Amino acid sequence: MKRSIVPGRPTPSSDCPARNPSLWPATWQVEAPAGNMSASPNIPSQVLEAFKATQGKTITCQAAVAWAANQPLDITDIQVAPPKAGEVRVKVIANALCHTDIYTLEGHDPEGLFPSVLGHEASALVESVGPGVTSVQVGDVVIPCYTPECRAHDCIFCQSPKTNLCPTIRSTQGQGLMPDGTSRLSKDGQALFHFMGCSTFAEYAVIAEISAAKIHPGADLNQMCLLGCGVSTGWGAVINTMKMEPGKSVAVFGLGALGLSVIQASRLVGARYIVGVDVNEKKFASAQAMGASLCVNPQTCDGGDVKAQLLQAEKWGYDYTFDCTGHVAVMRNALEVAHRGWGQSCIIGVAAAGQEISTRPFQLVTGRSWQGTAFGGWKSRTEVPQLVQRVMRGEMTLEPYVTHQIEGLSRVNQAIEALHSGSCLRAVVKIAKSEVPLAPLPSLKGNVKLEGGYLKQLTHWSPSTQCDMTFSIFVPQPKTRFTAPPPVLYYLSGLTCTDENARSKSHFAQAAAQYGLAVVFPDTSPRGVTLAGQDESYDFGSGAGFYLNATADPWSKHYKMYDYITKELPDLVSQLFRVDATRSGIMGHSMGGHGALVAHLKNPGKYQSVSAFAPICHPMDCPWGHKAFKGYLGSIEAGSAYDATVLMSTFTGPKIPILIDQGTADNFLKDQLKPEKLSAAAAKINYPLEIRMQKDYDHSYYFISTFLRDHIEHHARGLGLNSF
Ligand code: NAD
Ligand code: AHE
Ligand code: ZN
Repeated sequence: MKRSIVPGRPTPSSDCPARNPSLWPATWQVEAPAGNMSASPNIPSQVLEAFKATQGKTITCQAAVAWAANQPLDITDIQVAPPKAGEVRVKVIANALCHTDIYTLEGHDPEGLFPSVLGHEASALVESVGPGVTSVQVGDVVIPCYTPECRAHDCIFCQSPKTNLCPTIRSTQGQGLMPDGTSRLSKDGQALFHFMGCSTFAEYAVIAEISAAKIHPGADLNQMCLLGCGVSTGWGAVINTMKMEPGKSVAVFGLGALGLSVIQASRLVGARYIVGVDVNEKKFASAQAMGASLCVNPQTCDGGDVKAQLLQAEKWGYDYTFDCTGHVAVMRNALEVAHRGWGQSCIIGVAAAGQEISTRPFQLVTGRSWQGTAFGGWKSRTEVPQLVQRVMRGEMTLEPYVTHQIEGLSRVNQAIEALHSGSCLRAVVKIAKSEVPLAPLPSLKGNVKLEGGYLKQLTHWSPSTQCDMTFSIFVPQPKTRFTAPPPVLYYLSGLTCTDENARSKSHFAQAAAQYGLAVVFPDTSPRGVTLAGQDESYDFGSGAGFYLNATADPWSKHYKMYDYITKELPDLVSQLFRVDATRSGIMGHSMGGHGALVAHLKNPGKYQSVSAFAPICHPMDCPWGHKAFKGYLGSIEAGSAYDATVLMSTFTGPKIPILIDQGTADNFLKDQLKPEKLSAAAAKINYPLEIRMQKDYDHSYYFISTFLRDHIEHHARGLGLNSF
């Protein structure tokens, strides 16, 4: 039976305490005290000013109100009260229409309440926060998540790796209310219900802090809203709920955004054969583009028996099947085409009130099992930001899902028409312009698996060097989804190298994977710029950036490798990858050894571990250093700011142990490298510097690869890692 708020009365009547009128505010326009007004550094000043003006005040704004089932949404002004304790008010940027909104609007949801503001697949900016909110601040970019994550130590659901179903606010959320049992939404004094803890078909919404997943501020919010429900759910159904292994057969019933995201993820994990099933053949092209091997229309297939048709190709059934329709008859078919003995069927679709699933018990007796997923099992606040990173790195795409873009909330009913039209996957309603600048996206050049991790290569625009830069990164595969993020080791290469030398020749990966260490390999200089003389010699210009900030013309425009290595690249890596940005180490070879020592000595405490192979220890006193300092800085003397021996002599920071390996047969030892100078400077200040002279080794990667494991272990110690 439908429950509704009687029009004109501010509260619903119910025997539920949360609905007790005495617990609701006397007036819907009660002004709550403004919470913490500290703001995100990314927020443009004009947006911050606008948000300042509304702190603690009720905002009157447009919303799409669902007054009753099966009526068009009414675009009208509503009042959105300020957030209370533990709540966040957000400015909605974009909202995609999910089938669940329509199912609720059509009156099929047993929890569907009217009047309400629907919408639950959105992206937003935090406009204000209520008292006690600490995990987000004004200006943060968030995805409101209908599955919250409280992370409390006594929440057995948040603490369990088996589920994402945090129940902390589920009861009030299902009643269309905020956690304190009241609503923040009203229309001229009449209360409106919240929906799924989001209600994002509005210019502003109030959500619980534990429902706000803070994401990369430069993400494209017109796409990322899809990660608030549908696409995340399909990906997670495959990856988390079913834990699909490579080489399996898959049948997907329903080829909307949910079904397609199941296909996309199945392909990603290496499914062998994927069949898509839909009554609407307009969906087949997208399904095939996403990775379906075959598409079948159950209404027109051979003999009209879709099960028989599917079992023609896979005699004993499919390893994994998915219902993405919400129809119980389809759910039954999906179970019954699952593989005899082990097939698993996942219910994603949401069935209408009163519907029940059934099958002959024999289907389960003979080894099939039924499972279901809510939001793909993702722990929302922790993992949605990681999905955003994955999309931004170019490893997953959201583009194919956005079939319709609708400008302005006033056209929201067009989104509903679009989803009904049969040609729509997701209609994104652009509610407001974000004004937070989009981050330029890197391009993913390579992604290979090796030694328990993935080695990726990315090219990105660098503001420091004013050109495209390429770097490689090894990301160890975590033991589980919830293993702590890895610290990062920066490996700086020597003269003439690119990001590729050390990654290919140093044999770093086995030890890095063993300790759970991410390793970043930057390039050694700006590339693709045209500066006279840049390619004339191996020890200056291209491939020889010396990890300093050039001040002399013409190099000063691009040769800012020090800023790039010590600031820009670490920021980029922490924004795009799941790493622990608070723990990092640095090492390098030759010119890169110099870079690593200097980066540490100039930034006491920034790195927790440092080491080098055959570093240039006193560049003010060697030909390579003279050439670099004169060319890039205008004089040898100016190089004192980038000379490890000089910096060591005045160093007052934390004395983390430095490990240096140096081959005795290294041709450059006497004239260029001069470890004895650094050793003497370290001795004077009692710095724990260990220089290991390695008999008969030269300057090559044979030398490096021989001792690299020792260096990884040195860094693992400094970074507090244990082998696993
Ligand atoms: P959609 O309407 O875009 O797509 C559903 C597809 O199913 C359509 O292509 C339709 O033609 C097809 N279909 C309908 N009847 C069919 C039948 N008898 N046989 C085969 N195909 C049939 O919907 P969507 O947004 O992709 O959502 C799919 C389902 O997933 C909905 O029920 C939605 O409520 C649910 N959902 C669940 C979760 C969750 O966390 N479990 C999350 C999001 C959506
Ligand atoms: N309100 C319905 C249940 C609806 C339902 O199953 N919702 C899905 C999400 S659909 C998103 O588009 C879900 O994840 N539910 C878990 C939850 O906690 O709501 C009913 O039957 O009462
Ligand atoms: Zn949804």
